[in-house]
Amino acid sequence: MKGYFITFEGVEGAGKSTQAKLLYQYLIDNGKDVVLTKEPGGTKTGQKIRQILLEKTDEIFPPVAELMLYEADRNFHIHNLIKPSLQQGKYIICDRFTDSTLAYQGYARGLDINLIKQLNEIATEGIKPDITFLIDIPVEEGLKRIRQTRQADRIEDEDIQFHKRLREGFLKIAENEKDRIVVLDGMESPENIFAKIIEILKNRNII
Ligand code: Z5A
Repeated sequence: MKGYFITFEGVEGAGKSTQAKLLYQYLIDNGKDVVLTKEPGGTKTGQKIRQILLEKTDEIFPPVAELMLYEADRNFHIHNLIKPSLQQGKYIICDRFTDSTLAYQGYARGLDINLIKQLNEIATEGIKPDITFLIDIPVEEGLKRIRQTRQADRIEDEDIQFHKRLREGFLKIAENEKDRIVVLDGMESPENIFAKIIEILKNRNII
């Protein structure tokens, strides 16, 4: 693939979307061909899947069904946006990707990690990010930031232990993939975090 694939990960309210948007604008200003996208919901069909996933429901939402929906969303995303854009040499910036499934459905929800790795591989058809920024913050801080801006969705409503397992899960994933995943301190100012991102991308000859 000719383009570059950059993903952002972290617990709720970590500041991923803020950094993804800053990077998008920076690359546009530097004349690059860039796509800013997210999971779930990076395609038209993905938007429908996103609604099912995040809306509150009075039915049981089985964890396996949840996992399958995230992977279905991802496979639509790969076919309709990510793969074609990379083949055209574009930069793809994606707010959440496979590491979120491992952290949320695996480490936090308790589904089998190896099963999720296999499903991720199938859904992505082997496409992996060139680099992933994991923005790490205490979960209490992230939830506080989110609650100041909007109402909680189905997942944000999980108890605090779920969110703590989630943060630990993300850190374990990063520990296992040190070359790809860069952990950034989300308690720093958005400007400082962004400056680090640019420095790292330049050092790795990605930009
Ligand atoms: N999910 C899953 O379970 N499995 C999967 O495989 C995938 C996803 C792909 C998507 O939600 C949900 O799907 C998500 C995981 C699950 N869980 N939930 N719910 P989403 O797309 O709606 O939301 P999100 O991805 O969790 O993002 P977010 O909640 O909007 O947070 P964020 O992008 O990390 O933060 P932000 O929007 O950049 O910033 C939040 C606020 O903090 C905002 O007011 C900022 O101005 C402020 N902010 C940002 N940075 C800073 C710093 N550095 N300091 C202080 N304040 C800051």
